[in-house]
Amino acid sequence: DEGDLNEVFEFAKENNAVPNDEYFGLAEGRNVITLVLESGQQFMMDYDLEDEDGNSYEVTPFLNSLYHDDSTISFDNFFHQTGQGKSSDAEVLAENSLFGLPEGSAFHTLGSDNTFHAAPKILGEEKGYTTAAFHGNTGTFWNRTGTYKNLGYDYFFDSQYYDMGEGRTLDYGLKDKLFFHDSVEYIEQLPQPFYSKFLTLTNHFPYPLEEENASIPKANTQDDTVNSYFQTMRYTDEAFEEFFTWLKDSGLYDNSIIVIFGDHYGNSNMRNPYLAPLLGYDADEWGDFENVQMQRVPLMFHIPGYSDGEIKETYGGQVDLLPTLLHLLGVETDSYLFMGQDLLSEENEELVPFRNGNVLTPNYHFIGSHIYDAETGEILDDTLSEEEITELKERADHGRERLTNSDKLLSLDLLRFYQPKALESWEPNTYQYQDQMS
Ligand code: GP9
Repeated sequence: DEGDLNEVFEFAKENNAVPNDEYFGLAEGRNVITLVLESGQQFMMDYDLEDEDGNSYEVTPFLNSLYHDDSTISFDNFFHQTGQGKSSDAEVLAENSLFGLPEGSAFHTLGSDNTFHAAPKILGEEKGYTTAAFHGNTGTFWNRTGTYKNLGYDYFFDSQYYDMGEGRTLDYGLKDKLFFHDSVEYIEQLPQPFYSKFLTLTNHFPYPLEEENASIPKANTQDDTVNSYFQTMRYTDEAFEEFFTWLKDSGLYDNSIIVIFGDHYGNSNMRNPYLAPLLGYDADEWGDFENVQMQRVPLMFHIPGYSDGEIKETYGGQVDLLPTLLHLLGVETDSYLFMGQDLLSEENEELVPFRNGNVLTPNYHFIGSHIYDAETGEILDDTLSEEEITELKERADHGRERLTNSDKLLSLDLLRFYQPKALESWEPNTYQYQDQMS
């Protein structure tokens, strides 16, 4: 009812972080090309894998070069915040600045019916963008087809638009190199400026890859899934590089902003102890604190022509992506009910609430019932004074308010009662995403 909407409205208003003049509009008018790195984890950045003979292999050379590029604003304390909805939660977070639900996938349960104020709808309405999503799997997976029209996507190119013939797919769908290669014929037809999202697939559990596509050896741990992860990451890294080469050749590169982020972890907490030795830990030193550190995923905004890029240490999560991107594109966000905050804003609070209630800040990590020193991993429950604990807990609770407000907004479908001026003329689209282009 109105009371619920008012509460969420007040929270979102309070939560909004004003844009930073230094970055606002930096990528105004450009195409947006978002590359979602399936199961991409931050520890892969700059990681060198050693084989038994002491040879060293850079796992993601292309992504590393982007990560350090002067034209890239990169983040090294950026976390996925997904729950049971996995990849679909990452889409809710990154394109709506809302969280997935406490249980299940919001795409499945509410996607077909709810009102959303998502990136494609906002950019389509405010700035006249054409919007398109690309994915080499069937559109029914995670109910994407049902949800995307409510997010405002004009086009959705799913597996029916690609040759899914023998040898071209691995478990979940089209191999990434073929996916990018075959997407070109559709991208070429999109009116500019466009907002596009490419969901990669090859780096998906359990990371199968044929010998001839493997450029680096597997890792050598006790767990074959962990071992294979490095090879498929490298394959996807090469796929990105090939796509960038095409973007440059086509001329699109220079008037685009390319956003790259990881959707969720690739190695589960259960498998992390196998990974531990490769990260310089003994498996028996590994615990809750270390598992949480592994939830970092890459985030990069690559803006060709910009030259003041750097790796930012700001703490943030996927829910913060949309306000950051919109401000870079010169779109004000104060009329939207977002739960995240622009990562480049001076008002950003550096709070990272997780779906399970854990909350991270740059100095303290609230994990389960403990407070950890973010730097050392030491449990501080007995070191801090009662007063300090109360104060810190208040800060963590403040972070969790984003979850409760988001849950209220989604489960009561509150956006259907709330229409920012810029979206007034939006007409629900009824596309079935069939026969979109020939
Ligand atoms: C499937 C792909 C993977 O289409 O998005 O989903 P996930 O299993 O990672 O949630």
